[in-house]
Amino acid sequence: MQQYHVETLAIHAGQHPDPSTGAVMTPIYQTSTFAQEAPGVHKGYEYARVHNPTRTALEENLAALEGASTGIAFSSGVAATDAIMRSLMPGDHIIATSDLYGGTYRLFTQTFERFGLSFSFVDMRDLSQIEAALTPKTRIIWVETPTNPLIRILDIEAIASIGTQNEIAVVVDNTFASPYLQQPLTMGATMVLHSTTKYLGGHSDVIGGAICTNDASWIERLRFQVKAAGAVPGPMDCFLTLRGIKTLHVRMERHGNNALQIATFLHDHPSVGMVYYPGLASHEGHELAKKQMKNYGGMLSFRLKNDSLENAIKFMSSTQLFTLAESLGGVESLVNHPATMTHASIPAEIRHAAGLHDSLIRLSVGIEHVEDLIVDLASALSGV
Ligand code: P1T
Repeated sequence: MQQYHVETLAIHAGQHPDPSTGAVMTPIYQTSTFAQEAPGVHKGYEYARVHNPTRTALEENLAALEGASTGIAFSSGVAATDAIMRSLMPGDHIIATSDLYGGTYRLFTQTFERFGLSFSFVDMRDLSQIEAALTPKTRIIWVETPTNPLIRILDIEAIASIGTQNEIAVVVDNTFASPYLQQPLTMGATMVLHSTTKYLGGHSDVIGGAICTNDASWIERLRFQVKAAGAVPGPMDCFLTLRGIKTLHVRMERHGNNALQIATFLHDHPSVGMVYYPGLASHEGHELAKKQMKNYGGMLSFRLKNDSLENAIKFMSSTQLFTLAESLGGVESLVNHPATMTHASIPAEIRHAAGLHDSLIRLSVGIEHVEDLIVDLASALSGV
């Protein structure tokens, strides 16, 4: 289905009328097992840990959106990350961006370091830091862009070319952008990872993850992990994610428009200090974002002018429409405090060294009317 635009693929890829009934929407195949005519003679499905038709529809859809031959769905974003790490061997080395989701950092350092993997966390805005961290045992370069929560923009094409030159797989966690805004495989990445919990699902009602790739050896390794470790999404979760994806492009346009207006409002507000949003011309990644993304996305972070933790907490506790909660990418606006919430599992000194200040406030800008969102922020700012 590659001849179609992302908007069309979101609605049609992997979606065939159900062969037994003609149902236009892929049914929720709520079954754990499938009848066989004779041992080994079946319709392609044997046991639902390995395959399920609702999951297949989601996997084909995700693959098409990312321009991949294969999509593999997992029970969560961290389960997808876990499957990649399990495919490595003790002694292997991973270079990861120093600004990344706290749960990814936790999985790397608290689980996989115990199993003999080693990690270097570097500021990937500076490509020489990646080059300097390379060792003969480096197997993966782990990229997030925009990064969580500092909304830095990393150069996918340039990092992918370091990977290619050194025969190292480059993974791009594309959760913050979604395949509507950027398709890392077309820029040379080996694998794209998603927390489908976020923009793909889009409605904060389901947890899921996925990896999309064209690399045959990684497809084999990851399919093995699906079967052997079993971190699979249930059919209802696959159905909800698929339903969300059908409106991805419409939502991403509105998320991006709203976030740009809110970033501009915050940038001009006397009580606000630094605003981290790549749509602002003052953002150091603005030109790169313009080049590699369709719009600048719905995520932004900022600090108050009176930059105390106490003041930030006061602000986050007084918004009405922005709900104080972890997660992002849903239709509703959320406010989050990375230092105590999503990134609390990163030790304070490491957070600080990576530039993550304790008073940083992160917004997931929803698709409500932007004027209502601005009134809400203005009112919360008037209290600080
Ligand atoms: O929550 P889960 O579906 O397991 O996905 C993990 C994950 C992976 N990658 C990125 C970039 C993420 O932001 C996340 C989850 N993040 C949050 C819950 C959050 O509020 O930042």
